[in-house]
Amino acid sequence: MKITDTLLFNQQLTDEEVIVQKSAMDYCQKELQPRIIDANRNEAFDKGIYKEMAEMGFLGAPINGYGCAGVNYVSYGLIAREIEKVDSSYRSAYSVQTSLAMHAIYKFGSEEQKDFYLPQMAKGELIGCFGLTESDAGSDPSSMKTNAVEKDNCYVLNGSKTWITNSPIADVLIIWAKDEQGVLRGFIVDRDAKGLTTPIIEGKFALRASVTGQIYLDNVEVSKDKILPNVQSFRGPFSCLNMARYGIAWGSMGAAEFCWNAALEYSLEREQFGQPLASKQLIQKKLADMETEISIGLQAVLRVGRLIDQNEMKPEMISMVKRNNCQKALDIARDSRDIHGGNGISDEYHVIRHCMNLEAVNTYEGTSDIHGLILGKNQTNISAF
Ligand code: TGC
Ligand code: FAD
Repeated sequence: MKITDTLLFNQQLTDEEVIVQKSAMDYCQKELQPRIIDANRNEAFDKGIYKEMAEMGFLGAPINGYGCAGVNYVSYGLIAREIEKVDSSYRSAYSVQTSLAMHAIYKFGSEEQKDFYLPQMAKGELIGCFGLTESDAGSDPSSMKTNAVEKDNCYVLNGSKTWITNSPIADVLIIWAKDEQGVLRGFIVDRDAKGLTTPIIEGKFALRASVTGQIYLDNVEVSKDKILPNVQSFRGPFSCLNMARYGIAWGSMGAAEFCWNAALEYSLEREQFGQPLASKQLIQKKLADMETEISIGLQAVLRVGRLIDQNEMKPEMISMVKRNNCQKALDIARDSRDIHGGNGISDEYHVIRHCMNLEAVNTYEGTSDIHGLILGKNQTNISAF
């Protein structure tokens, strides 16, 4: 890459973090980058990627024990950044398995559930998904209708979820549903459960190399040992989302770095009016804005990562970096696409793919405006949702 590390970001990493970053970069550039154009064109996700990520120690990376690498949250973020330099779909695969499905079991599961599921998920033998959103409950999951009724030794689940990453290919589905008292509970639903169907959502123009689907639960019986015993509130899914949103804040900077580098290289090579585009003030201003926002965004996620590692994380920190970094990444991707002129809409140049992906990344795990409202509530103590 031609781009520079103006604020000497790399100096702030430990030796171990530098090693994690380098090995993630090597894997992503050698193994993922060459496949992405075809995968994106054909809306194809190769499940073998989970096995490869497992070999790299990515899956459940920040979890201690259960066959996981046990790295710190800065390293977890550095991995997300390298993956999303290639494509947000692959970072989604990493986030959902690690921070949504595995984290839910690790944080709120019984010892038996952790011993059974986590080692297999760390090896990429079981793929997870996280079912919170419903067709009438997106930004406001508290209005969900999916319910669980106690019956003998099991709970009976009814309802539906939509826009769920991995649902059509998942072996382990974390389902959030309200019990008869209206209390939110988490359930582990196995792929072979009777009454479970997971149709794919086709025709996405973002995250085309990620599988997204619905989940239908028609009198699905879940034995009582599959309920997550250690949480009975929306704190459950939101705690998992804190970690996944933090990963997105790093990942979006990775996508932005790719687009910045592409704009710099293209504008140096492309000549119009007898001179390289890079010699023009309007182009240099865009490049300066890209450099500035990425440098600041990386400092912010590094700071939040250090605070998570020191047990000082607050949800508003996560909202700030998820919201800001996604918005800045989207602006950078759009400017880079513009600098590429007509070539900017060709997938051979990759930038349009990042633009389209970042539209979805800006929306999922809490839209930009919802994170704005979380920050607003934190300042004013007034809920404006
Ligand atoms: P509220 O009344 O504020 O809180 C309810 C309970 O939750 C607790 N809580 C949190 N706990 C931990 N971390 C957080 N960030 C938390 N936020 C709230 C809170 O303490 C309370 O606990 P308790 O025990 O007292 O009951 O909740 P609310 O209903 O007013 O929520 C407001 C709002 C808007 C913030 C929330 O609904 C929200 O975040 N909405 C956005 C929805 C969202 O992000 N959905 C994501 C779906 S998953 C996804 O998109 C995956 S994409 C995967 C991929 O990468 O491919
Ligand atoms: P809505 O909530 O209907 O929002 C529409 C618009 O209204 C947005 O601009 C929003 O900011 C705005 N809005 C909403 N409420 C307010 C308000 N109070 N004030 C002002 N403006 C408001 N969910 C899962 O559970 N698991 C997954 O794995 C998952 N994967 C996903 C993968 C993809 C590719 C996508 C696109 C989504 C995924 N989601 C997943 C769902 C995602 O989290 C939701 O799409 C997101 O939370 C927004 O919900 P919504 O689409 O219903 O939009």
